[in-house]
Amino acid sequence: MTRRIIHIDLDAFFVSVEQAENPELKGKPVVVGGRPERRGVVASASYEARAFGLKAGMPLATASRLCPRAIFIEGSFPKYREASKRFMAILADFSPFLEPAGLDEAYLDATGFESIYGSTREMALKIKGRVKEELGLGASAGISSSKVVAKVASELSKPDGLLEVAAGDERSFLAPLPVAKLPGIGKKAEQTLTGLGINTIGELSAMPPDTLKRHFGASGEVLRRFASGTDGREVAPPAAARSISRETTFGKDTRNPTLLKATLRYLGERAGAELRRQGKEARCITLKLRYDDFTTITRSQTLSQATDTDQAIFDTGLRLLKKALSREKKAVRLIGIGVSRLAEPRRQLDMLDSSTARQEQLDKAIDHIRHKYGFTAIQTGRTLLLKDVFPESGDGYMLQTPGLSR
Ligand code: TTP
Ligand code: MG
Repeated sequence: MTRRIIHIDLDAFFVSVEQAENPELKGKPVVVGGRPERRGVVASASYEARAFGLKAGMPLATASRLCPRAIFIEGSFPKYREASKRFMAILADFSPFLEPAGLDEAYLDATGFESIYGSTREMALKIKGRVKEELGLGASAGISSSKVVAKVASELSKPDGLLEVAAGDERSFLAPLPVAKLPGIGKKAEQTLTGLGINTIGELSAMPPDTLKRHFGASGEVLRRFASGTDGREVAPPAAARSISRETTFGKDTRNPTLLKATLRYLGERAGAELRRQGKEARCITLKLRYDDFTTITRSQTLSQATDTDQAIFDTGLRLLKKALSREKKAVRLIGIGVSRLAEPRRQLDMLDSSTARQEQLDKAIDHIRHKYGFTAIQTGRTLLLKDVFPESGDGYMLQTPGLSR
């Protein structure tokens, strides 16, 4: 029996949440990402704004030049996270085979559900209806026998769309589309393919495997299979997060070590708080820097022992930062810190040395206060100066990242 997979993705998600809350914004060019005079990029643009060429990732200043009457909204990540949770809860009512693929998109395996809803199409319509009714949000759905084709179909049907690709039609459906529409093809792969004279997904599917392998390594074979509409990947419930990171762009490029350290400390505390919330420890700390010319570096250090303390995250981050700054004289545009190689803690208490134990107790007390009164209710000395640098969001500083102030 061929599978029936639904891919569903909310339309202009961040913007739609704002429009549902404030109906005056409906039908207008709206951008979430920040004020145009602030640095940063468009996170989400309404379809009215897209008509002017606005899109995610575009600098806010460019967006405002292309569409001067667009309404710019700062946005609030906790609000979108809440909407995402409610969206996923609705989907979970329809199928237990649910795989969230981001805040606003998910795959559902609907094989065999035809008898309940009449057809997969009816099921997708019902889902869209409930999302509209309960959250006030528009969604688009693609239905096919595989994840990759379902995703291309939902994307193509936007906004407020529904597109079903019948079993057997997968290949002919994909064939005429430009290669950039295929999941897995980024800007670079697209350029490589254009250079080889390959413009459509159909042409990609007909490429000799050897040529693909030469240009894309092992992923060449995956691309060829996707391009032919073949994708055996199961709809799988989410695995636990493999890393946690926080980053921000500065209002002005900087080489000020005090500011860089303070920001690193703050971002490390945010990542650390999330790590502890998940009850995990990390073995690897990564620093990320983007310089004023947009070159980006990451530097990682593996720890001899897993940790979840703010101090250990910061100490390691700081070592990496000092090394990076001594090697590169350019000003810093963005700084980030991440923790990875996550594991459940399994040390025994008596193996802790007393300074680590003190750090852990301190973090626990701080987490408790922050949970109750907000993230900036208690601040470590080093980060105090940030109140003059970053705006407050109600629960901590507003970070300039695509993910806002998570
Ligand atoms: P998308 O689903 O890619 O975009 P969208 O929902 O705004 O628009 P549509 O699906 O109709 O094309 O991403 C979902 C949300 O993720 C988006 O509303 C905002 C956020 N996001 C960013 O913050 N930065 C980005 O670069 C992108 C692409 C999305
Ligand atoms: Mg979306």
